[in-house]
Amino acid sequence: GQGEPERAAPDVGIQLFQLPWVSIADECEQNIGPAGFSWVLTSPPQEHIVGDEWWVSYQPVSHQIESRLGTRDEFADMVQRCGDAGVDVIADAVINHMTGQDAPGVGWAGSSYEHYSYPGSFEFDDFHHCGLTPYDDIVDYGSREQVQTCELVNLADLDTSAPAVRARLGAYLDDLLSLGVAGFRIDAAKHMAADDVAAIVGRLPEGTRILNEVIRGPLEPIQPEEYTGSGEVFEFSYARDLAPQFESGLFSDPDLSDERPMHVPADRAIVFVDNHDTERGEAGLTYRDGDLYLLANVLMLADDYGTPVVYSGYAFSDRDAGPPAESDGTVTDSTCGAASAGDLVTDGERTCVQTWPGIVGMLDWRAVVGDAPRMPGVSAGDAYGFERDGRGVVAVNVGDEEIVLEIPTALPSGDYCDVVAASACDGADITVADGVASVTVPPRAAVAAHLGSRVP
Ligand code: LAG
Ligand code: CA
Repeated sequence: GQGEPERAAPDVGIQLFQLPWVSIADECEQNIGPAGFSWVLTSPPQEHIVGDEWWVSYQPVSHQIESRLGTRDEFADMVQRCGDAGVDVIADAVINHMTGQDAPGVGWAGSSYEHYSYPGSFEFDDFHHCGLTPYDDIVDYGSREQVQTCELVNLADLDTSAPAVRARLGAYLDDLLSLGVAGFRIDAAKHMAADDVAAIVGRLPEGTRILNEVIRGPLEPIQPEEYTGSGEVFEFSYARDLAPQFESGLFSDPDLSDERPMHVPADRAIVFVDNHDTERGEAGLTYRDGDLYLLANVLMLADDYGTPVVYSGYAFSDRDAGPPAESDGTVTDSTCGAASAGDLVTDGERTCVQTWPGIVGMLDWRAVVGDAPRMPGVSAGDAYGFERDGRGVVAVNVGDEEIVLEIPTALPSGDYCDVVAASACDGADITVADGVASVTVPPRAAVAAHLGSRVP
């Protein structure tokens, strides 16, 4: 007998943008754990300025874990419940800066603040005052000194070289670790010297996962490679290379070694189709692209380069608009029912990508293919596909006509079910014979099969 193939829980994350802690806990139990995601990335959990915009999260007032996304107790409960569902929590750590408000104010949890004065945490001398530009704002990304010691959009820039500042930020990260988080996204890592980041995270317990956000600017002096010593790095080149192929319909293999040009090494790379910043900026594919967005996620999840993080946000037409909220400002609890690509119409509606059948199917596909290498791909018109050696095949078609793609494969001969479509399997979509998978790919669709989807 053949039985079920071996499955290895894949290292795949999901970014749950501006989703409250109670909702994340429910999602872990209902959708995210069962689908096989291994971690969630939350929005920043610390006290922030008061406002309706999503980006208030990126203006810390103190490091109390109290925010419009939930209380400290709710955060702790989420970590516990996600853990029980087999899902780690990674928190977005905003440690480069505090607020960008010129006027004094009171934060979400009641802490008073002024620009450069956060009683009990940081005072004027704890900040960089770069003296290099008007208003100390970053103007020239060609200047390492400006990018790291001047202010990103007026945000008071912490002197992360100072021992007292490092200790205070370290205490915040320790506090989150005490609640059980597995690691951190280091927000705006490029705006801190790599040595400063290394010093701050270097004193955390071994095994703490660090995901550095360093937006690659090919002509800039500060490069993502500088940060691979202190953790993994979000590789912005990945989506920049992937998305244009969907627009042109002209697919080609990337460098299939672990060292793609302009990419950090595979074992350091976090890859994504979009995130909360790029869906408001440079991303070529977002939830607005419906089927094509799903197809891009399918190819990412099929790849053997890097650790993928799927993005789950909400529909918007105003780039500043926050998520739906109650009259007191707390973000409205929301969990996902069944949804699929292209269902979205209303501003504020959650994309719920974690419930899309094609995404869930590809997580299982990834569990089955394990570390089998990606083999050279084949193209035919608007279709493209490849094999993960002997374990699975995948194909996408971005055109308007059905295409039959022939993919060389070491899979055993037979008929296979597609794991991307939600529809019932009749085994007619994928047939393997004589070392070739014949894959019938409908217009603007993806099809994938693995060792475990063979029709008995
Ligand atoms: C990041 N990574 O490096 C975050 O991913 C990104 O979302 C953050 O910008 C940024 N760095 C700072 O953490 C977001 C918004 C900005 C917003 C900023 C601070 O994209 O638009 O700036 O958070 O809240 C806003 C206004 C600016 C204003 C600033 C200070 O848009 O015009 O100067 O607040 O008041
Ligand atoms: Ca800085």
